[in-house]
Amino acid sequence: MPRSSHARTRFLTMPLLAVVAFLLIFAASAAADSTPIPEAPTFPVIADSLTLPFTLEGGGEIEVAVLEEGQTKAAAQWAVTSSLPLGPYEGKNIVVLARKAGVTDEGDWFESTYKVRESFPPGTEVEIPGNPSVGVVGSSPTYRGWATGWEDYEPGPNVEPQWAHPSEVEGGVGGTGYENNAGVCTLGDHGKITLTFGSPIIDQPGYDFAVFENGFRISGTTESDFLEFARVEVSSDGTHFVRFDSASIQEETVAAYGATEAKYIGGLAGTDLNGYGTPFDLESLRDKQAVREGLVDLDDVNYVRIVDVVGNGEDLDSFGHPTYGSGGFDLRGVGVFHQRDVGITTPEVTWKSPSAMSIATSVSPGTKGEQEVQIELAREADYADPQVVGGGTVGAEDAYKAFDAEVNGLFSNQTYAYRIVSTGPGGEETSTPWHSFVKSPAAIEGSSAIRLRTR
Ligand SMILES: [Ca+2]
Ligand SMILES: [Ca+2]
Repeated sequence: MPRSSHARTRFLTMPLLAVVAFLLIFAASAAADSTPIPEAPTFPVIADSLTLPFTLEGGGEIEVAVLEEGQTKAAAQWAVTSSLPLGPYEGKNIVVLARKAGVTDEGDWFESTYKVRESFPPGTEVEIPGNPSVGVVGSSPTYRGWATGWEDYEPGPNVEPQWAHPSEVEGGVGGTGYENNAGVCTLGDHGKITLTFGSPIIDQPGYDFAVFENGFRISGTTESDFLEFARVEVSSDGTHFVRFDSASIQEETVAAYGATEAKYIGGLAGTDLNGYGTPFDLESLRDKQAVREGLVDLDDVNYVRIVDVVGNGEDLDSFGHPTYGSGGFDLRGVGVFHQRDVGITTPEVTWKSPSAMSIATSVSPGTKGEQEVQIELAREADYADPQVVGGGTVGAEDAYKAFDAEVNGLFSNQTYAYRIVSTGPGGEETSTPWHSFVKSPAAIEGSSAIRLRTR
């Protein structure tokens, strides 16, 4: 009996130890995993009629504090609540803090800065004192780069083939009013497209990129516009996306092709008129879970996804309100204010005569300072000794700058190669691959008679 009793004790103890060990490991990993952090919708500018709702994964009490200008975190007055009406802060710039009750580590707090105003930014060229309109015209030198490609274009069911032109979203956006307003890719109901960039978008102070639609002002009005909206999402790896919050404070429904005032809409693309980009600040996404978990790196944004909002009220904003007044979004492009690397557009060649061609490219300095640009031409046999056929300087504050070079006296049936080399202040080089081609005797007027390949 003693023997069997002993055996039974061991039999019970082993799994119990295993369970205890498992619980200890689980508790340790949960602690390392991080304290849950409250979330709330974030906007650089927010309408004072809204109330911020706070949520906490896994539940529990939330404490919220508001810092007005000049106040420090040490002086924060915390209150247990899950909502914050913004009315009392009209016209002020505030920092909102939120934490799981009792959490003292500032790294585990929600923290976001809001300009609390009478409305959202009022839209292109509309003046509301203290509430700037922020659409940035496409010709502005503050744009440092543009979308260079696209993928995953999924138009809605109501897109006519003549408007399904995803390649229209590549490159710069020029013109305002009705100029170039048909150079668009139409998304249609719930349609979407993902844009790619030659150099990652990064979060620097202020707005980081802007999205262009082709809205227009209703004639005879000063702020009623025909606008169409889309949600904006960003990703580092093309798989994990994080979405900007949105808000619609428009009470009434808007008839199809009816007018909207941009000041009723926050956080959606499309609130600015044709030729003006609606800007987005990556900073707004700092406290989103996918960012905190490292799934999206705001200093390495390589994808911007634009998703159409259907304006019949079925699409809800971050507060649960319906969004009205939007038809199929027409995307013109995405411009970048803060880009990490030197950007060089893929050079293009054009034949000028049977023996002469031009090579054209554009270069943006990103955050890398003034760039010396060279267009190099070589015979395939001796890349080591290329001839510089064109180039120049791009200033540190410049946007993309165009360069071209005309090359004469090319021999038939010779293999040539060209590339673009951009050199920064410290001598660091960025270059395209060598693009090689065979000069065919028939080559003239367009590049169809040459064979291009990339090494
Ligand atoms: Ca920013
Ligand atoms: Ca449109």
